[in-house]
Amino acid sequence: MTTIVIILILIVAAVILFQIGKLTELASKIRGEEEVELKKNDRTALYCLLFLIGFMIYCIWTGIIYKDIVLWYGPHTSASEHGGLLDSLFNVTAFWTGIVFVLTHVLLFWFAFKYRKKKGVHQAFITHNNTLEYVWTGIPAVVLVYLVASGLVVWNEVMPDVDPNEDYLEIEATGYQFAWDIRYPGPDGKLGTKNYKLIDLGSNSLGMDFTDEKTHDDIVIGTPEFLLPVGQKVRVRITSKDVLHNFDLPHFRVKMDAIPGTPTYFIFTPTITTEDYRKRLKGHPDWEVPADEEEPDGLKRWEAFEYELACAELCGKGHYSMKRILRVVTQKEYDQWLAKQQSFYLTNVRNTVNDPNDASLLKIEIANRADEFLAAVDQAISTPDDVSDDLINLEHVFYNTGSAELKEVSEYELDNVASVLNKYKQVNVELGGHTDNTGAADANQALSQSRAESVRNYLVNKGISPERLIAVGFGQNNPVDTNDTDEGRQNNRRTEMRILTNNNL
Ligand SMILES: [Cu+2]
Repeated sequence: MTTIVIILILIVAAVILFQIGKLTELASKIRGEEEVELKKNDRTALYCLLFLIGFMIYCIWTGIIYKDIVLWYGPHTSASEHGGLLDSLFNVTAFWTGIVFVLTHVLLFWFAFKYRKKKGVHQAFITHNNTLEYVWTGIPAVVLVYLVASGLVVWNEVMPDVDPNEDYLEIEATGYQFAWDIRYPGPDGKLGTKNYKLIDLGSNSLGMDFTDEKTHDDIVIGTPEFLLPVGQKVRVRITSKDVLHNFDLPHFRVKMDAIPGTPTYFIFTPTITTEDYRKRLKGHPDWEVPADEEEPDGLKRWEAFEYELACAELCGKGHYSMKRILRVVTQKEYDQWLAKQQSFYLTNVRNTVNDPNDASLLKIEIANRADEFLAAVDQAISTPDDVSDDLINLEHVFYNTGSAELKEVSEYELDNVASVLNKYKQVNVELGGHTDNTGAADANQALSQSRAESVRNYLVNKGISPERLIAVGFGQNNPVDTNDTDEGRQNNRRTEMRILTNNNL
């Protein structure tokens, strides 16, 4: 409806202008050409004067009203360490270009008004004026040199790379049509290498090189939101898999192209948590309205505020859907969140057909097992009256078939046992050997006894006092699973460690 009314008004206005034109033409025929021309000039000059005043007021007025939203003042001043520098550079540029705008705007329309054609007045005819040339070339040159120089100074302060020895967190953002994959380094603090030739959309969409140990604990964030700790220097590696994208965190004044084939980076330190930024917005009328118009009693806009990661390059029809949420939290919250994230390799690739390391035990698995093992021992020791948790299966101790000779891979688990026994000097243990029911019971009994003894010998060689260790063979008498399946029999063939908390060997 409004559109129709506007169109009608425009048509009427056009008709009126056309009619005025025709009237002027008629009048000119009656009153003579020159006089009409002068009248027309006077009128145009007056319009110029009105535009001069009206447009100036409009610019100042909208500038004041929208300065927080469009110009990022008020609660929207930068939320990062370097952002203040960019904001002040923006202010300097706005100051100088503002002066140029006011001057040129006033001069342009004021002169059009003042020097309109008048009866009997002839214009001065200036062919050349050196002073004028110097002034209007010199002044802009000086101002531009100043602006470019201050821009370079800020650029050099914002863009230097990190020193490898300083404390920083490195993450990686890979843009593609139409999303971001955000990769975190995991507990080792280092991102593993990538190779585009390894990209496989089903199993390895980033092309991570899993023969590089550093990739084993890398985390790829699949949720819409990702977290960063406040006050921590962050280096973002930025890449793209297809077309140009742009990694844009507007609240932190971070903006960098993601270019296929050319890695870029940005370094910034978030200084305000999401929670504190919300408090900044509280009380501003724009932010005190419901976040969802359909739920007037729901969260206010300031309560629902989130930092946004956007793609600032028009990269295709799904461009808008590259939005992600960045939550800036305290170091403690960040650590808790990170601890819950799973390694991409261990959850998606390890022991599948795509695993290039299937024949070997990985450092990260050894480390994880050491943690698990220590937790189980701690649990047993902390509850001396509860015997149910005193029995720990040595899951990673293996022997050659039919013999008591330890496989090499068992050393990791047994080194864990040794380090626990060194840590808790008061603890004595019983080492129990078990077999499945294949073969004669007597032979199984003997085999389980000698296997338990070879574990004991290994530990004694590692410096554990023999008095703290007892080796017992249980043969096939204590199965934990059925002996009718391969898997069941495998579970029954095992070595266990019982913690004797009361020292009763
Ligand atoms: Cu994009």
